[in-house]
Amino acid sequence: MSEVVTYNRDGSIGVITVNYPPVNALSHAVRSGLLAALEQGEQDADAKVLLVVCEGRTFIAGADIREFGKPMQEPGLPSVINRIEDASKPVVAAIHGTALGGGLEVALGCHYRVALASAKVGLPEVKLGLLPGAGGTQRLPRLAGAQKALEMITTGDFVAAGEALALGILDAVEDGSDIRAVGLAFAQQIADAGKPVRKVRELTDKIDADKGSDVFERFRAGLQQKARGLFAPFKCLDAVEAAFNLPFFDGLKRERELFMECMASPQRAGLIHAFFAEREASKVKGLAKDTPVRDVRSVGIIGAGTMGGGIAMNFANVGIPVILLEVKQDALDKGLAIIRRNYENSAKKGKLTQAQVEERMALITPSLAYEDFSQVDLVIEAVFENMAIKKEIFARLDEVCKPGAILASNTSTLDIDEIASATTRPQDVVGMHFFSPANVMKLLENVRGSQTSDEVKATVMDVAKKIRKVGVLVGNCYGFVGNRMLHQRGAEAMALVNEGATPQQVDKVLTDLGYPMGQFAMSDLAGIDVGYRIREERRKAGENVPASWMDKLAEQGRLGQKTQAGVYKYEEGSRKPIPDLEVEQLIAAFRQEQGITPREITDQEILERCMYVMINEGAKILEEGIADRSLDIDVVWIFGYGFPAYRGGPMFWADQIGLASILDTVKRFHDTLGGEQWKPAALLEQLVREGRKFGDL
Ligand code: T1G
Repeated sequence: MSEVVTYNRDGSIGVITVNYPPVNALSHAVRSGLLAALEQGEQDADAKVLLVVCEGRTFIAGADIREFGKPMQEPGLPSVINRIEDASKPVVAAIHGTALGGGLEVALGCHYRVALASAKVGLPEVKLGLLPGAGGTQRLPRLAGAQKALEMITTGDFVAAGEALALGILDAVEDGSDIRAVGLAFAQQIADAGKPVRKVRELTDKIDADKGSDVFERFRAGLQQKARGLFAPFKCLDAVEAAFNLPFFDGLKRERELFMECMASPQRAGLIHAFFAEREASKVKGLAKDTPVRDVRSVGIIGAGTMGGGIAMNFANVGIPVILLEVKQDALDKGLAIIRRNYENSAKKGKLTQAQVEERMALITPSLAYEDFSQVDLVIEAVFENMAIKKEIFARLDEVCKPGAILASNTSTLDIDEIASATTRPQDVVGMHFFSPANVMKLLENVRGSQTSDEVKATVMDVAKKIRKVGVLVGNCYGFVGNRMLHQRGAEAMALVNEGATPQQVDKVLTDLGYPMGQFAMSDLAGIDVGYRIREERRKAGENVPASWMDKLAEQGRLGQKTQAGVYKYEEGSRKPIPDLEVEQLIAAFRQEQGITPREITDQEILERCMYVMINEGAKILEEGIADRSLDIDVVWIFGYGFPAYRGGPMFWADQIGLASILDTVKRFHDTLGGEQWKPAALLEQLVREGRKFGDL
């Protein structure tokens, strides 16, 4: 008998129990165990109905992703599910937690499904670059119809138990938390009623209703927009469509063919890397698992501007009270008004009830006095990127805050150690770099100072989880990980325009790679003045920062979307960037002034210069220990800058391209363009010499 799947009888119900932490994934042991337990149940003459139930936090959450890429061991999941469906007696699935992917497919192979009201179901394979490969694309439409099946399978979104019941995916939903008791009671009802074996594969009414409808071409057209550049969603659609054109077992075969196409796609490799990288990043290398974590029950935030307000919302959203401090009442009122407007907008979209809006607003207490911070557990400073101002603030916080309070800065580039030097508690000082808009972007780049204690590092990583962010712990340098690489990409993008490219040509190369927006559209969103101020600060600090045509935009008040003109122009109320002849003339004048003769620049050169300079910088970041692993850099870029998850992150993408060819190109640019940024990273040269990848580190 398998130790991960057991069989026992409870009255006239044969209970098949899966117990394979953490999420009962369908490993080889679970698949074999299910078959063995099913055999036992069929041979048990006193078992009238069989029940599949799971121990732990959830019903089966899918195939065991850790087995992907390894040779598949029989029994394969499709055959296990078909065997369940062919059982000689009714099989009931009792669902709690999240029945996902292969887990839901197992439930669909059962003859009846009951769930706790708190449960959710879903087929999220598309988020891994796959499709439901064990009958989900053929059975779900037979219960829920074409439209809903297409929505669930091409988005991977979960569906709550109540909705799943209404759709016909579930047969019953019960309150309570004891899934075993709920499952046994429901199975007993099936037994008492003498309900028959009811195979989903034999249900035809939903197939007949949608056969020949135009739902597939309508959906395909919609996907062209929503799933631009993606591979799996279109294969999902083809698989579901097969359920309406082919007999069941031919449909299964078609599903398998399409599944194998997805399995072979580089997008599947990228998305699965991103899935695990996101989870691995939360486990800080070198930090003991049992490092104590401080309780953060109240938070102080300094600065009620765009960032401070957005940061405050993250804590209010999870019920943590916030004191929001400003120096002037009108700034405070303005900041609170923006927070309320954001919540009201969510309420208008039905994402929040009005009561929830009020609950969250009540958790944010305005203040004009530092003394109000005397009892908070964590303070996050979110004011101007000006070191002098930040040091004044941290000196004041050091006086006011209780011992053990963590003092964090939301700075996006400045030196955490220098900020900490303004206090008597450098061990409690840390960077918590949120990404704009702070209440939306998932990344939280936590920055350790040289004296930040392990407890503080563990605590800010725990806070990231609590406020539903993806936390990455990085080292302290100019720009940390994300902005340090972004700075290099930005400098190359500007240089490419100096040399003859147009801003829209550069941006298109980046959006074609899969970024949600290009370098210059992003500058217009963030504000041209942000980059301008940083360049001016660095010039004031004596750095040689070359003049740029973007400085001229800032000096002319073309600050981006907020002034409806920046690198691009914007129509009233629109965020759509429109190339502006005025800017092209400004760039031409700048080239003349600089004595530059513009030249034709290929898209390939733009791609290599924008991306390889980032990869070279990423290699230097790894060499210096600013990032512990290449997956940390991948996570920063996927969740902080929209790097396409289906390419796995910049370092994973570089590994797929091949580091040798990247190094050759970096060397060529170093010879032709010069500059520190093109000096090949020693680590890149070492990996190429040793035939290794970033992912091997
Ligand atoms: N396989 C292996 N490990 C998994 C796993 C899986 N499917 N899902 C989660 N884990 C691990 C995860 O790595 C972490 O490990 C721990 O469980 C807790 O996860 C044939 C082909 C279930 C909603 O895509 O969405 O079925 O870090 O931190 O936030 O058609 O995990 O503790 O060592 O995410 O509470 C389809 C993916 C697979 C579901 C729980 N299924 N998982 O979220 O915990 S493909 C999925 C999730 C498939 C079939 C196809 C979430 C969760 P560690 P966690 P959580």
